[in-house]
Amino acid sequence: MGQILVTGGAGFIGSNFVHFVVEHTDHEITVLDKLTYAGNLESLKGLPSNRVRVVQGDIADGPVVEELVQSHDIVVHYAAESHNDNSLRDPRPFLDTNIIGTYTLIEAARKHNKRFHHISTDEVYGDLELDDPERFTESTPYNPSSPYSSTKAGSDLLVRAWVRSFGLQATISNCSNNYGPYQHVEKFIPRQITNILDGVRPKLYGGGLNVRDWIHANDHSSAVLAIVDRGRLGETYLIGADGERNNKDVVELILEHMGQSRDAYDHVVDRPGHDLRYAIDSTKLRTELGWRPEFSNFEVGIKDTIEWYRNNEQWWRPQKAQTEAKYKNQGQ
Ligand code: NAD
Ligand code: TDX
Repeated sequence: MGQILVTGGAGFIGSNFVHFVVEHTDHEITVLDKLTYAGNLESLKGLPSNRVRVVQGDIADGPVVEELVQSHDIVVHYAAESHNDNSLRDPRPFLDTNIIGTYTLIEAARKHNKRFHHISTDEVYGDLELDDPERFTESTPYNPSSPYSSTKAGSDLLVRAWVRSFGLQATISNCSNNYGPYQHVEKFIPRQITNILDGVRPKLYGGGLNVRDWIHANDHSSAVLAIVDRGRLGETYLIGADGERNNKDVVELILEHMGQSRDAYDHVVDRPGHDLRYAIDSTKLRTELGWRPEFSNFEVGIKDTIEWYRNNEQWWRPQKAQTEAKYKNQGQ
């Protein structure tokens, strides 16, 4: 049994990881989370208190971080400012958390010789043309587009440098777009589901032909556990489940499953610098570590996700009006 420090464990993917670890392992977890607008303790409700404890704190706070890192076996680092649209409105928190926060954590991990796993995104590679036969691999050059993705790229490079210069015992994973329960209503899929529940038409940026490579959050969690258990130190692993879909198709699928006409959506102003397509080749993870996704049927996954938002209005309702007010200000 190990002691895991999970940063950002009250956010979307972090909380799914905590649930997954409790269900599938004997590990004990401490969540370190600042509880920003994106953190929600309700996402950890019902978990056993002898397995999961929560510390509210900032990953950029050196003393807090050092004490926690010292007393755990491994750090799994999810905490981040994570939303592209917010990074275009106000980039500063992205530098503070994604860059300085990651720096603070890896300094503590190096000092106390702890295993570190860094969670990152496929957005560090920039975007692909719609007809490009290639997908991202571990050797694709970094080419981020937004303040968000450039700070994630910066944090990856810090981890790589700490591995090379200081022998940090780290692994990195870059995953594609996640969906599932506990995702903030600012993100594409929950925003459209909760709009429809509110009688509001979904909003597609631009032409809606941008492609994302969707993976269920549970599959992301199983991949991270495999890397933490069996990944080679110093290596990067791409995580993806062959789930490419354009945004228009996703909105139409959601509308259909919610009993609406497939064309009952609006086109709104596009995101500046909007990445066209992400696509992951996860061969390395699959061949080296034997990982396979379990939620390969996107339609079933979307149906379950719709049901989750239908049944958990008390979880998302407090965030909804404020989130939509921000979008309204920018014509989205
Ligand atoms: P999220 O915004 O839902 O959650 C982020 C969590 O981090 C929140 O609980 C927040 O309170 C916490 N946090 C923010 N700043 C903090 C700070 N300074 N100190 C401590 N805690 C802080 O994000 P998410 O979508 O769950 O993403 C989690 C991680 O996964 C991020 O590193 C993101 O880059 C990465 N990722 C996300 C996706 C995706 O599709 N959402 C895909 C690939 C990678
Ligand atoms: O209302 C919307 N309408 C719309 O068309 C919103 C919120 C989004 N979109 C589009 C933009 C993207 O093409 O949908 C797509 C997905 O948007 P987001 O949910 O904002 O995700 P994305 O920008 O692709 O980034 C996500 O995946 C990679 C996560 O937010 C990142 O944290 C992760 O690194």
